[in-house]
Amino acid sequence: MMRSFYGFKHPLAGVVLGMAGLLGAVSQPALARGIQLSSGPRAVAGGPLVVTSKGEGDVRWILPGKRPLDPKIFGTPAAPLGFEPDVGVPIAMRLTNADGSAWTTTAMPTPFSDKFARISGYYALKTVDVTLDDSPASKDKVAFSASFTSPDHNITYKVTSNRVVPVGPVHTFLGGVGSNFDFHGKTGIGTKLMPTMPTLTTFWGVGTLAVNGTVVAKNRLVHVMVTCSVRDADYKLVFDDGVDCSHIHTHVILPNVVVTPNGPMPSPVPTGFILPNGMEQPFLHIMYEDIKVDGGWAGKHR
Ligand SMILES: [Cu+2]
Repeated sequence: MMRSFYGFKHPLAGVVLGMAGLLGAVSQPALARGIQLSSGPRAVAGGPLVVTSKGEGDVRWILPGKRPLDPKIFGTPAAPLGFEPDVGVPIAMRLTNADGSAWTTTAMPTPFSDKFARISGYYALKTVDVTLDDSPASKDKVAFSASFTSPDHNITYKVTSNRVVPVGPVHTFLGGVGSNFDFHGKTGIGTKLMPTMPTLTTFWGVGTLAVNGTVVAKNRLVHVMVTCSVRDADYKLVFDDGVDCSHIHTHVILPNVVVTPNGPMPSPVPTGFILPNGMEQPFLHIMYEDIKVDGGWAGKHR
């Protein structure tokens, strides 16, 4: 369980934990599981589902911070839950209250915090969900582009992705694009540090990152989700009971993972953004609150 990837000695262990949980850490046994071939891709029921989405206006940069632990997902110290490898939180990475009767937060900062900075930016997304399950022959497609600034507005970022990752290294990627489904939380798909949330569309792709107009990486893992709102009026990340489907928003996440010929591997995102503790933020987690969506739930393509 305590792989070096989680390593306590790493100064950003919590961040790594969170990102590892988001995607599933990239252990060799996990990779071996992930590259098992299916006998041929099954199509999504009802035919291909096309979703387009755009966002701008209210855009927020999520800063690292400790994440409170939902007792419905993580149980109690006496009866712990949610410690599954890759998507859960190891017991040793949790803090308890004074009498030890309840979990409080993660022990280390994660990318799933309540801390944010207002920035500016936009994105445009098109997903085509053709294939239901993971398969190297998946026909799922994505076209994604996002631009945004750093919290101090001194750095500009551009992220593009036009290729899905069709097989998840640990948990399913649903062929690269998934639609109208629950993710995270209790589902086992993605980190349990995010609540269980109904999702209009999501993709996992390989993308290019440009910083101040210069391409710094062409093989970053890019994960985008259009979901019911998981933030309250104070922008705190809610537990499962607080997920609000009267508002939808978009998550753009570049975890500390690159996609190599041998599969995803841990690698900090070269954000160039220095945190108050002097360390470079090793992930990007950008929220778009003013979004438009066509297709999928909106039904325009059905
Ligand atoms: Cu996700």
